[in-house]
Amino acid sequence: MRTSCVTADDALPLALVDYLQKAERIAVLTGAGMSAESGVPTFREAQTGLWERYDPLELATPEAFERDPQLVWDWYQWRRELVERSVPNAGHLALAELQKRIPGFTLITQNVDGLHELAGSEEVLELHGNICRSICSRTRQRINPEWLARHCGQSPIPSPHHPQGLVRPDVVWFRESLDSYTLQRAIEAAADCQLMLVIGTSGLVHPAASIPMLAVERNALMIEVNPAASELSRHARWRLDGSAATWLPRLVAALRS
Ligand code: BV8
Repeated sequence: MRTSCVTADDALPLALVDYLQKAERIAVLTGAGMSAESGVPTFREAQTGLWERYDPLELATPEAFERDPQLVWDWYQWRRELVERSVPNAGHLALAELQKRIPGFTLITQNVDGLHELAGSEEVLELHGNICRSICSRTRQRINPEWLARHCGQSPIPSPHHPQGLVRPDVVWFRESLDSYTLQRAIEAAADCQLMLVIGTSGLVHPAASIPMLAVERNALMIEVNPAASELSRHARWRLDGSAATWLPRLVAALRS
């Protein structure tokens, strides 16, 4: 199947608008590019200052936390501050509006910044967790934020839920399995959808990157929103060449027309 690249100067193809207007079941997968215009760097870009000399692919692992829990905790605290200074962009808001218009709409995200919920999206499937939540490293029970605020001075912070536990971010590290219920719901939504929207992801991290393929293998159409080609571009019927905050409001406007 041929991929048509649509630039920001082009009008949306009529066939795309027609397909979007008729779709009753839409699944969306977002990646770090979704939050780029909110000022949240992907963790590859985020490596500046003190963190420049560290490899994020090495830091975001259980082994790194085991080896140096304070270093990993400090890295996440630094990223949390970046996230807490960010706000949803026009792309996040457009997806929240799309959800209100399409009954069979499922939003799946690789992002850990919570910006989709902040924009008003509901029942977001956070495949990789949420950086603003903390859990016990042994029991995985959530840590009460008020409790955490009172104990943040310790380093590393012993968990209140287990004598050998430590407080860690509620994210999925590399070589950790995703939450099976969340992943299953994402798989079902992709397998059942008529249209798969893939926004701001390089398609390099698995199993997230394989989810859109479940849609394509069942003859759903894929629309990609990305200013650059990704590992998934060749499976897209259309690649909207540009940013999430540019294209997603245009898709919502096309629905209104
Ligand atoms: C798993 C949370 C089973 C943490 C993240 C060898 C050994 C073991 C495992 C593996 C292995 N090889 C492969 C694997 C699997 C591994 C993996 O995929 N590795 C990759 C590096 C090859 N996956 C795992 O380990 C997963 N678990 O497989 O469990 C298992 C169990 C035991 C042993 C083995 C296997 C867990 C993966 C989850 C990792 N956690 N995040 C944290 O954030 O600290 S991943 C993290 O990076 C993000 O969540 C996100 O998923 C990923 C970044 O990817 P993208 O979102 O795509 O972002 P990226 O920067 O790459 O691209 C941005 C895109 O946006 C670009 O295309 C750009 O053009 C575009 N863009 C830019 N601006 C805009 C834009 N688009 C639109 N608008 C714009 N304005």
